Amino acid sequence: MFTLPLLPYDRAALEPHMSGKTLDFHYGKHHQAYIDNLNKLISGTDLEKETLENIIRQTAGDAARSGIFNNAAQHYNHAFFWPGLRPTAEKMNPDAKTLGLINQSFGSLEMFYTEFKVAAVSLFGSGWVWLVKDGAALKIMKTSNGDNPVAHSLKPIWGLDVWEHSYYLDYQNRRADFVEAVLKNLINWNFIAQQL
Ligand code: MN3
Repeated sequence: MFTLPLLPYDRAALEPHMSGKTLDFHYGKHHQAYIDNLNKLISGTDLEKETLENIIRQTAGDAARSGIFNNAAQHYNHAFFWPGLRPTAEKMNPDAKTLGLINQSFGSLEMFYTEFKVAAVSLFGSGWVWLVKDGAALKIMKTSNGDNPVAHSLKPIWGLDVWEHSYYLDYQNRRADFVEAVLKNLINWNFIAQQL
């Protein structure tokens, strides 16, 4: 049985960049629904005792088990997404090691922001944009719907949900404004440093 992980901050802590109302729906309803669906789908099957990562790897690309994959991956993605954000009041910059990797991989922090934003805005439909570790370097990866780096044997370092439910209440169709606000105000660099 999977359960909704606790948020590491209040639901209103990301305002004004992400509202408490968005968290009520996105965390309280959407994320919870993925978990409820996953629990129902694996109940009584050989996947019931597996870790979330194993369920994702074992069902990736299996059309007959796409429902399990989608809900498992979306639970993973959201459980990774929430702690990757920091409260608005908590000012934070990348530490020296993280900044070094960013500079080496993208040229500068600003170039990383720009490349990430281009990827997020150009992703068609629903999906996620990720910072992943590929060998010694970092790179940006786009995935559709619930798909994620774990399904491709890559290590996620940070992820941004660009499904409409992630920003529509606060930004309507202005995905670029949402991405900009998150990149500049809500990235939890301490979380990123822990993944490296
Ligand atoms: Mn979502």
